[in-house]
Parts: sequence; C-alpha cells; structure tokens
Amino acid sequence: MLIRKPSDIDPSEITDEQDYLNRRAFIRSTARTAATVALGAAASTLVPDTVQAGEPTGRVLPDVRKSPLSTDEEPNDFDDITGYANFYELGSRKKDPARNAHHLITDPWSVAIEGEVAKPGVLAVEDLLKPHPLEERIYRMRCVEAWSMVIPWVGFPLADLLKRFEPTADARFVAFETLHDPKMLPGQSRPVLKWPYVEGLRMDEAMHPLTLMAVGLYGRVLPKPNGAPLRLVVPWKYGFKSIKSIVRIRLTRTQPPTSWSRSSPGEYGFYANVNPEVDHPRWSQSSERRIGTFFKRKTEMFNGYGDQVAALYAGMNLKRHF
Ligand SMILES: Nc1nc2c(c(=O)[nH]1)N[C@H]1C(S)=C(S)[C@@H](COP(=O)(O)O)O[C@H]1N2
Ligand SMILES: [Mo]
Repeated sequence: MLIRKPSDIDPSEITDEQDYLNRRAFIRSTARTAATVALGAAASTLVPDTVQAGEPTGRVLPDVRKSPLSTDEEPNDFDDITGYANFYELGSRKKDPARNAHHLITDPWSVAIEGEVAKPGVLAVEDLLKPHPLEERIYRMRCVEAWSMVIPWVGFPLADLLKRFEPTADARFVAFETLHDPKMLPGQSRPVLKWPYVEGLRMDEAMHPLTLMAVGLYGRVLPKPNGAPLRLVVPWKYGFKSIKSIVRIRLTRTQPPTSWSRSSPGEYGFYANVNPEVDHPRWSQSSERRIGTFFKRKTEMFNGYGDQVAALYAGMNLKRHF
C-alpha cells in the first residue's frame, strides 16, 4: 500500500526496494541457467528447492491435505513471501515486518466471534483450529501496488468457522480486526492509519468457498510478517482485504468500515475486487509484476478467479463499487 505522497518518499527507499527485487530475480535466473548448464536440463527442476529458496521455517502443521482449488503456478520462494510484506503495524517498508517480527508474540492468542451470531465466544487459537481439517491452497495474490505473488497457504474455509457460531438471519457483513497493542505492533505508535487495522466482507463473500482463514504457509505455521497466527485470505481481491493477526470477528447488519477506504476513500473502496479496468487514481491496475520475475504480466479480472466469483457481483457497477 502506498500511503505516502511520492514527494514524501526518499528516492533511496525506492532504489533499495527495486535493487532487492531485481537482485532476487537475477539470482534466481542465474542459478537456474548455471544449474542447467552444469547438470543438464533434467536437474534444473531441482533448483528451486536446493539453490535459491531459503528453507521454510516454523512448526510443521500436521495432516495438511492438498486442495483442488489451487492454481498450478509455481509458488514464490519462502524468503520472498516473508521478506517482502505489507504489515504496517510492523513498519511501512517491505522489509520491516521481517525485521520487527520479534515484537509480536502470538502465543497465547485468542479470537472473539461476536455480533449477529447465536453462539458468540472467545476462543484460543488452538481451540479455534481443532475441528477444521487443514488444506493447502496455492493462491495468486495481487497487491493494489501492482505486484503479485503465488503463496501456498494452509488454512480452512472461513465459512466453516462462521457456521460454528451460528450466524443470525440479520448477519449481512463480517468485520475483522487486527490486534491493537503498540508494544507488540510498534507501528501502531505512529498514526499511519487509524488503529487497529479493520477489514470487512459482505456475508456471501465471507461464505464463499475460496475465502480462507489462513494459519500457515509452506506447510508450517504462519510466519509473523504474514500475519501470524491467523489471517484472512481473499484471493480475488486486492491484498489489503486480507487482514493479518486477527483478534476479533464481528457479524454485522451494516457495512463495516475498512482501514484503507476510511483513510483514503477516493483510492480504496470497500469491495476492492481486482479489476484491470479500474485504475488507482495514481497508477494503472492493468498489469502487475510477479515478485521474483522481470516482466510484467496482464492483470486478470478478479485476479483470475472470475469463473468462481463473478456471480457474486452480477448487476453491480464495479466501476462505482471499486
Ligand atoms: N493488519 C494488517 N493486515 C494487512 C496489512 C497491514 O498493513 N496490516 N496489509 C495488507 C496489504 S496492503 C497486503 S498487500 C497484504 C500483504 O500480505 P503479505 O504481506 O502476506 O503478502 O496484507 C494485508 N493485510
Ligand atoms: Mo496491498
């Protein structure tokens, strides 16, 4: 998310970030070529795991089954996923969340489920997880800043969680809230956004089978920069809808506020569906750069998930409801 005006940003910051990305893309392609030349083409398939990727770390999650809802694209390296993150509570540069992650203590952690539900409750994360079989779902993720990644999430459908608390007939939206604790999330001592970070979905979006409560990636518990211990993943929407480190889920009758649309309503809407035809006021949304690659690619409507989700928006003007 770019919240600062271009004139506020020190050019060295931008160079820093571009260098980092280009260096990684260069290392990746050089390593592939070198391995192919030295060992023959057959060995090149081994390269992603052995040469470039930092080994995934964190506690391994048991009994994770593969989901047919995965894309067949190659996931980004673990290092890119954890090292290039947007988590403003841990700093506003892409490398900050990894550097500042140690402040965030995720055990113990509990989540409140409240509002328009017959059985509200506060549950420790372990209890929240218990009845839910875990799936690996490799999703394309598109940030509003026009970069993208492919991430092998581990989680379960948000719908399964909400059903346990028995939504009432009046539940029309779901509001999510990130932890508010400036000691653990030092970025909250600066008024970058109104804290805590909040997000929301319409009930049918929340109940859609693609909407995931993620508790891990690469088969292990969620790394802190990516929103440990529990985050939302909505792959057909811009990344900012996928709120991290959730402590409260509230079902509501009316549309809840969302952090970025509250801070800049002309730039960020409630729906935030990936839409190459609706530009951000300050830059185009028609293409994107996959982290770890050189060339831009065309952005797809609903981030390529249109077959599954377009029906949710039938009859809506998506230029007005951006
Ligand atoms: N609490 C919180 N959640 C957040 C953010 C944030 O700053 N704070 N950034 C959002 C944005 S802009 C993006 S693109 C995604 C990035 O997720 P990733 O860093 O795991 O790729 O997280 C989203 N969730
Ligand atoms: Mo984003």
